[in-house]
Amino acid sequence: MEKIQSTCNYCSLACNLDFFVENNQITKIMPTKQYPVNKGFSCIKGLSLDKQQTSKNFAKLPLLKTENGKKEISWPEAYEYFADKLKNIIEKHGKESVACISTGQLTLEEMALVGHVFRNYVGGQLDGNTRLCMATSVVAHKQSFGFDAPPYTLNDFELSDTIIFIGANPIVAHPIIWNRVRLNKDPNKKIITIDVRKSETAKNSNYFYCVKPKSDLTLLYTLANYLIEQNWIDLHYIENYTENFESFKEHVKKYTLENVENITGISKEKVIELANLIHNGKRVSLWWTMGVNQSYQAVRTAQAIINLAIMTGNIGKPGTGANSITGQCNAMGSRLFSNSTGLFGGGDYADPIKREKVAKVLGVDPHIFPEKPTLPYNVIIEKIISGEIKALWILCTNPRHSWSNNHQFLEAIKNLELFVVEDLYDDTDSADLADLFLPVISGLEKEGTLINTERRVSKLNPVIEKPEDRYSDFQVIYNIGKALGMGDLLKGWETPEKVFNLMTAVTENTPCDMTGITYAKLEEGYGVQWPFGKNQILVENERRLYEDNLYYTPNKKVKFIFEDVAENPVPTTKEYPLILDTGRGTVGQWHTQTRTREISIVKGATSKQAYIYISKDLADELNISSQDKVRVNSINGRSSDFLAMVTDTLPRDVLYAPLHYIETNNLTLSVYDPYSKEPSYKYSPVNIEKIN
Ligand SMILES: Nc1nc2c(c(=O)[nH]1)N[C@H]1C(S)=C(S)[C@@H](COP(=O)(O)OP(=O)(O)OC[C@H]3O[C@@H](n4cnc5c(=O)[nH]c(N)nc54)[C@H](O)[C@@H]3O)O[C@H]1N2
Ligand SMILES: Nc1nc2c(c(=O)[nH]1)N[C@H]1C(S)=C(S)[C@@H](COP(=O)(O)OP(=O)(O)OC[C@H]3O[C@@H](n4cnc5c(=O)[nH]c(N)nc54)[C@H](O)[C@@H]3O)O[C@H]1N2
Ligand code: SF4
Ligand SMILES: [Mo]
Repeated sequence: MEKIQSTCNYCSLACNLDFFVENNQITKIMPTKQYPVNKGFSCIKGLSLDKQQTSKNFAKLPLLKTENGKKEISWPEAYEYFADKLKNIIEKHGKESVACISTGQLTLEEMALVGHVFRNYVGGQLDGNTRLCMATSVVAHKQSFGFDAPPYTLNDFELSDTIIFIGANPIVAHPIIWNRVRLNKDPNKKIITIDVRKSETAKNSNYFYCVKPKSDLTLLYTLANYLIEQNWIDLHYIENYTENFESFKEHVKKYTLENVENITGISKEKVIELANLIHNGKRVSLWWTMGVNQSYQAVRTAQAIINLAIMTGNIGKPGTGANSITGQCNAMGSRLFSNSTGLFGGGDYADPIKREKVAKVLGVDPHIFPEKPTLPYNVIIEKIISGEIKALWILCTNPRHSWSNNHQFLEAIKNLELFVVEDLYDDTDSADLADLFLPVISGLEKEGTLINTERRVSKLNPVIEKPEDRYSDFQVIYNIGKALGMGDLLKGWETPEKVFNLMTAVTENTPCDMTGITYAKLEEGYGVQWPFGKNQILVENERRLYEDNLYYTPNKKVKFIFEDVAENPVPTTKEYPLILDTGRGTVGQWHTQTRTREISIVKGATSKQAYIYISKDLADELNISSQDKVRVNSINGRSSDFLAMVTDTLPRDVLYAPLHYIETNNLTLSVYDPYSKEPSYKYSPVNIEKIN
């Protein structure tokens, strides 16, 4: 029996697992004991990774939509069809008329390759599903820190004495994070959760602040104002390492304790209690996820968290930080190496020096690089609807289900001349609509790297050998490039390792320097966090940023960024008086459930039908009991039916639906943060009625 260590490619922890293999079959999966992320623990999804493409006879050859349904075609035929169609559309309508949407769940090498093919060569638009997820944090980091560089290491969970979760539910979404919190040995540690509902994490926290949906910004500014008034701030840190504090101080003066309860639902006394917790903590860490990122004023909310950390000096030290937790296994890798919103390695397209440098490493002319960032996801969809974009290729994402206001995606697809879906499964909600479907193998059979939430690069190793006639995303993207006629432009891009070496080379002397990381180094089995330069010696495998108090801004200072609290663009009305909150449902369910439906224990333990949580108060008023059928009507004009689940975890006016069912995003809105263009998935005005 052979033991092969590899990385779980579900969530952003990117845990490592030991796969025991006999005759090309996985016989057992165990969490890797010595891996610094998961330390011998993992969740059900990782332990069930062997259940991929096994539950049904999924397509193994490309499928082409014809008048008589879908027919299998050979790979050469598929590549030729794709390339001819795409070239033809570009000839007729220009390169702006083709788009691609990728994901944070492909490997770094696959992301880079698709960025090279679709941006450098084709010249089309390329955005990621990370727009639905991490775009807010990216913009917040870039503006405040000067680079998309989250400060922490996961060990900070074990070192912090005051752990504040804002819009994050790690017990469900990041169980290994919760485990790291449990490994924190401080008997007096305080766990604090700020959420709009009493989530699983809130229930297990020492303090829970039930904030009104999307009022976090008011709460955070009020807290800042109170901390400043009490002089509970770190003046030395502010004076030496930050910029713009005086204006911030002026700005927050209008956020007073007198008004706070009205807007946030949290009483003055509770806000003072929270301020005291922050003041009395020696090592305060603030952690946020989608409850912050998915909002109509998300970037400024994330920055209000950063402001709290920097004004109290809680950054760059063990157990501290303003820390954004990512979602997908390679969210960090896709942010830096997809060539979609910035050049490979995090550079600006408009920077001629960076263009020269990257071009030299890649051995190309800098003019092949895009001139500006891609159109964001929402604009790509809008331009499909308006007929300006005619072709769409999606890889490793399922937008018919996951896109906000997902009926809009269905409507958009009808306008396309070419819709290509690349997925493990030919029966996803998006694959069903494809003109051309390209089947790929799972992460168990391929090689590459993933960058996790704490900037740790880890290796995905082939655990079992792939059948000869099946292909990885890397191979499919490469062959598409070849069919499109890239020729010499694909030289040096032939294998994941070569691409990894190109990508690390472009990071030389950048904040995310990875020039010291090689496949051989990663084979040692601990992963390596960036930055890690060529001549660096790894003394400690847990490293945080900003320990030297220097940031990546031109003057090396971290910036206070703020703005007035904005009006909600689509508030509740008399007709739609309730707020629909959405998010993760259970540890076992992953997003659109294409993968986790294969885990029989998850399938058996979770509802087949879409369900929605409703507070006991409202349920009593409307005479609704658990398991009743209800119809939820959204202000977006659409309705979905659910099973009701009566709960004591919600305020009267808030409903909660897991995103794992397509019914949920039928109700969400086309509302986005103005800076990050991330959808505001967690606030949709709705009403509810009983229908049986
Ligand atoms: N089992 C499982 N794990 C996953 C995933 C999965 O699909 N299944 N997906 C992964 C991905 S890609 C991501 S991005 C992460 C997401 O991880 P999380 O962000 O932790 O998960 P969510 O459930 O989307 O949202 C977190 C909380 O935000 C709260 N919230 C909503 N609105 C507000 C608000 O206005 N203010 C505050 N303070 N809170 C609010 C919600 O009630 C919810 O409890 O999970 C990752 N892990
Ligand atoms: N209402 C609501 N909607 C949300 C959210 C929310 O909180 N509320 N959260 C948003 C967030 S944070 C995210 S990240 C998105 C996620 O949304 P999606 O990315 O659409 O969700 P997934 O189910 O992860 O889709 C991944 C697809 O890729 C396929 N796949 C898996 N592995 C591979 C592979 O190796 N190669 C290829 N080619 N395909 C593969 C899977 O079968 C699946 O069809 O959802 C967003 N939607
Ligand atoms: S916590 Fe995340 S990375 Fe770890 S096993 Fe579970 S899904 Fe995989
Ligand atoms: Mo996500």
